[in-house]
Amino acid sequence: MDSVDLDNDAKTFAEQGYIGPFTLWEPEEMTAWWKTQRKALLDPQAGARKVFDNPVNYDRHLDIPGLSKLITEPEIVRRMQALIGSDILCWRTEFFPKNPGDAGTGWHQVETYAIGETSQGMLEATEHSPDLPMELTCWVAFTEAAKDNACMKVIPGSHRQWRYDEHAPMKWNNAARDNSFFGYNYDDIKIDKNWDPEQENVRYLEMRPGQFFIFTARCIHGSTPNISRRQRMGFAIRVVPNHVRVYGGMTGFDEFGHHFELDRHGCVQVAGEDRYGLNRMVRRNAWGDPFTPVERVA
Ligand SMILES: O=C(O)CCC(=O)C(=O)O
Ligand SMILES: [Fe+2]
Repeated sequence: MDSVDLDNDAKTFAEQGYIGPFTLWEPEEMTAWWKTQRKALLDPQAGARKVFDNPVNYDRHLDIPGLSKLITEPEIVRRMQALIGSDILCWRTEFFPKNPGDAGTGWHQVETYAIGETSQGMLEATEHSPDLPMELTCWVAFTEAAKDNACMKVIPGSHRQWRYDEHAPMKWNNAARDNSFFGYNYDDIKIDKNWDPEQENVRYLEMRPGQFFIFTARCIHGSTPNISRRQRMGFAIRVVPNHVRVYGGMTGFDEFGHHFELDRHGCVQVAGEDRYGLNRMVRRNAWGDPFTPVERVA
């Protein structure tokens, strides 16, 4: 395990917009664990409990016990706390598979997740502080992610300047492969169409299975194409401080050509407590699974 220097993490994060990679588990441990989770994901009983009735694997931490434990791992969560404060909820998890031959994820930058057809963000901060970001993602490598199989890439410091207008409308195109975010072309919403990242400013975050890094999605990021014969699997844990309203006023949304109905969605407190009561929360039963609604705190 890495030694933890949380003060230093906060400083590095302020400069770069991300911290890591760090080691959660050794490669053998992650590889064995992921094999078990894969089976659980294919289990039809778990499938029936899925929050969203579509093929996109959002929020499987709400029905797969291993994933619901992962999002509260102290090694991850205490680093998040050093960056955005003690009270943190997880509002979404996402799988990011990259199969051999898949294109890399194009450069993009968001904050409120106003992705796609709607210009309304999914996240709304109710408190504003110039120094604290309103969202974080922890990207965990379930497999190796090297330069030849879709490792993540970032532009350190790019979180300080908006290069993309996330509120501008962007059409989803299933056939769009290159330079895209799974069918969304962020070039459409580039503020200065002539701007492109300088190659010398790009950092490649190669990771072994079991490593992770934490970033604000304001930090411009993407991934390399998978030109190898190995699948790469990333898992994004998206969190916000409790003062952020999640999916405010929405009953559903459309993304990646699918509809997501929010009636079964809930946020999970992964650290600290909810002093705001802004969001529908769910919690694990004593036996760990499945999640059940928590009474609203008024
Ligand atoms: O895994 C990828 O290629 C992209 C991940 C990403 O953009 C994210 O986690 O926000
Ligand atoms: Fe992203």
